[in-house]
Amino acid sequence: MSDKRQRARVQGSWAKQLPKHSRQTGAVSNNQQPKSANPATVSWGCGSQKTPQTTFEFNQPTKPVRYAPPEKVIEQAGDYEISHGPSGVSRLRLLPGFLPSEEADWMFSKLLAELPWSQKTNYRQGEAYEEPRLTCWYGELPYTYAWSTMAANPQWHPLLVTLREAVEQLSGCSFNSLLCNLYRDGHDSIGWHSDDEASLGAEPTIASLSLGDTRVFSLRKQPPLEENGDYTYVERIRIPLGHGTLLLMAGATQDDWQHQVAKEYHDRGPRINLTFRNIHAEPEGYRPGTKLRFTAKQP
Ligand SMILES: O=C(O)CCC(=O)C(=O)O
Repeated sequence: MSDKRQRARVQGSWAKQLPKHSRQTGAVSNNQQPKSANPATVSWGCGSQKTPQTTFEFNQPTKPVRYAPPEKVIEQAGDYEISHGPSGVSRLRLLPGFLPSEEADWMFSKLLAELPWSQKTNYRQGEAYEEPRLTCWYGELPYTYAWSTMAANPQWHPLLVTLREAVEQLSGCSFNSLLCNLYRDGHDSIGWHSDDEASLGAEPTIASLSLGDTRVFSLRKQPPLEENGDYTYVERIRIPLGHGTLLLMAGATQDDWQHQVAKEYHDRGPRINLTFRNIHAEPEGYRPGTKLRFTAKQP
């Protein structure tokens, strides 16, 4: 082992051993420490041999130590402004118990049994992969994300029409489309992403209704440019979404934050998530599924 490695590490910085002539051997050191506080000079009454004393010099670390901010948890009903900038105010509204539990029970069973669930194939850097969950789509227009399109499906299930009306009334927004997700167990998931396709328009409001087992919905802030895509030090929020809970995401949330539902490695029952959206025809000349931030940069 090199000489450097053998030295003790003090608070993130390698400590340098002082030259022999500056070592303290005496009764009270320069910084007024009482003798008994220096373990090297304390007598244990077990012999007269003196322990050689080693002294270390503290070197301030050259780089300030950085800590990730503690993750916040949101679980109470209410309106939350989770950030102000860089794109504007990012807003959430959480309503646990939006659907009373018994109503939510039969709705969950009905949707689980009657919706046309299937597994979608997406593409990443030209490689196909199966989504780790089942989905179905409702709306007059198709919806493209991850280089794969869900065909238009204008025939809404009657229960979904009722739920859409309830969500519209609560939010004051109208929604022409719905992406349904079925997480069969804890191994199903959705990775980090933003709902920021150009077809969703600027600052979309998205209403997300959860039925079935509780899963953690996580958000992480987009890092500033100088972090080069490193999310280590960004703000994070976790929101447990239980049976019958409604979550609204609005303002700059899709510009300034990403979200996910991560895999869980303990038992989880099935969960349905309905995300009501408002889809516009793809801007002329743009490939379906283009992300808004890239659209804005194009002429
Ligand atoms: O299941 C959820 O709560 C989130 C679904 C989601 O992120 C999406 O559909 O884009």
